[in-house]
Amino acid sequence: MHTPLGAQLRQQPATAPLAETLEAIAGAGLVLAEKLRRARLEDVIGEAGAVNVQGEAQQKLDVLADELLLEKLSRCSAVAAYASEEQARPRMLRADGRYCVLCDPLDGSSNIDVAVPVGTIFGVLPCGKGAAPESALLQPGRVLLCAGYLLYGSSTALVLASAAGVDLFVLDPGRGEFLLAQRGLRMPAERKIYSINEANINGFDGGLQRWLHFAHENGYGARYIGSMVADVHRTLLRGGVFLYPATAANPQGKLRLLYECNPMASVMERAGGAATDGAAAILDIAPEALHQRCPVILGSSAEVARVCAHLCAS
Ligand code: P6P
Repeated sequence: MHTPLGAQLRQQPATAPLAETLEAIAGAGLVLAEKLRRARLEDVIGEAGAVNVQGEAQQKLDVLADELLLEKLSRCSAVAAYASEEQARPRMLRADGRYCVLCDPLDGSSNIDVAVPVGTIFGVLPCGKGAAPESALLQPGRVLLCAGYLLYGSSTALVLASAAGVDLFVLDPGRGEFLLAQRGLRMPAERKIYSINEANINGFDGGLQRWLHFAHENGYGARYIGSMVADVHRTLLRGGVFLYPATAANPQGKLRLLYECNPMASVMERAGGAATDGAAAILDIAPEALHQRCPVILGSSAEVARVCAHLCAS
């Protein structure tokens, strides 16, 4: 018997307001999963005609996903603020809220037109009573109350990391709800799989180039989907290491700290893995700006350590 998400959330010490917030995110994911399946049929593929704060062309579904999450979270009594990749500034929802929610509403959306798996990444931060949500959003990822992602792939998965551990839920389309598929996920300590865009190799740090050579010489397999949620999900379940390091085009890395790297780092660490920017644990980085980027190396603890050993040796 697979426990429904709602029932599972109420078994954990998570308070009812936190359960309500997570169910709102799951509810948005439910709608989005169906929208993605029918995207080509309903002509919601393609660019929306605007660019986001990053200067990236917004896909129609980026805007739809963002609006959907904002609408669902606006109805949650505990959510003080919502910040996302698609919003230049945070949306303040209520002064007496307890949580700030950070989202990448639809990561990998440039892949939708070729039916590559995409995802929603989320993190829930505590927002002390009376605290200014703007400052509450710029907290290190270490204080995330929970974090995770939805993966819209061959099945629709929801991975939730909290103090209780990392749980995997899978959407039962017939019932229209997420059911618990695996509790307490633990990552393999090592696995010879690496996931990186090798087209950027000429811009990699010398130590990273030497680690890549080590991987080539020591029987590693390469897997790169180009959609962070899909690459991270495989890394979580099978082990290995995913990297988006500093490159010539992206000297600070491409992925954003607050709503991509921090939630994924929280999932990794709570499952026994590791996540670093090459110098420090991602979760200990003190954010300075909402949309700042950072290099990311995450996955099995021994594999992350091997990359860092080569970086330190350079
Ligand atoms: P590249 C998708 O566009 C994304 O934001 C992440 O999902 C993914 O990990 C990364 O960019 C891929 O970037 O430069 O390898 O195409």
